[in-house]
Amino acid sequence: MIKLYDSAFSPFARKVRMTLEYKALNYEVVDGLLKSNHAALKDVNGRIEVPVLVDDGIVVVNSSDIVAYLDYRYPSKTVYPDDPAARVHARAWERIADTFVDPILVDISYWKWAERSDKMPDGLIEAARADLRIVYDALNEELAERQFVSGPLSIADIALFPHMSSARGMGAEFSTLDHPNLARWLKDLRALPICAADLKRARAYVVNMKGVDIEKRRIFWRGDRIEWVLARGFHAWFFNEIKENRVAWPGPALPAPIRGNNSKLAPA
Ligand SMILES: N[C@@H](CCC(=O)N[C@@H](CS)C(=O)NCC(=O)O)C(=O)O
Repeated sequence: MIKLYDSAFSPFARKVRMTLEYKALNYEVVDGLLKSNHAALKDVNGRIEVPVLVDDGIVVVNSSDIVAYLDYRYPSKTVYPDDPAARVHARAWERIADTFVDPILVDISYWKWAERSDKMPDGLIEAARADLRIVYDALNEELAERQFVSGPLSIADIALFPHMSSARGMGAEFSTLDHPNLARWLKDLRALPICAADLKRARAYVVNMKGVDIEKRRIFWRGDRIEWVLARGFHAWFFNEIKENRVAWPGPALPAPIRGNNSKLAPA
């Protein structure tokens, strides 16, 4: 059976899990971010990062690679649109969700769940709101034309959903007055079974978060999230985080050997 190294707290893992459910695939999950599961996660991903998917001995790392693998391997219901222009559009919105929206919302989330005694640096929330507004305005325009972001329900909607539904909790939500199409889209998505199930898992996780044994002191920092704090001028704050040993760095994620029962290249 497909195994997903997951976390209901990770927008990337949530994207993959929603894709699995959209495709009605059977899978089992391991909460990869629990400290007790770090060693098992490290065995499949040297970065010690979720999501990771293991299917028939094939290890797939990185959410967009996992989704692309699933669409190729299980094509009966696809999340990348068939229409070439819509496909490029959906992938581009997925990338915005992953590399621009995620960094902003995650960078401002540390004062909600991490163990720290300082206050959020002055100006950080305002910078987050200003940058997210660019995304909200663009999405609102897109959604004036279509029910979903790129035409049919696609990876664009699935990748954006975890972020758009958590922005309010971070104090950086869109405005229903200024962004009525976006509000309508979010309401439509919430009614879909894959999104309703995702929200239920995410909420249950957050409610119990105090008791969950994940790393809450040393924050796992990586590329896009660092880029955003530096680009918005918070380098002094970030360098102090490094000095105070509150930063954990990813390790290398070397590709797993070629395996899998169906591969002609796998050793017998
Ligand atoms: N580019 C990766 C990003 C995945 C990612 O950032 N995962 C975070 C959770 S959202 C993680 O596992 N961090 C390790 C940790 O927090 O210890 C992907 O698309 O899968």
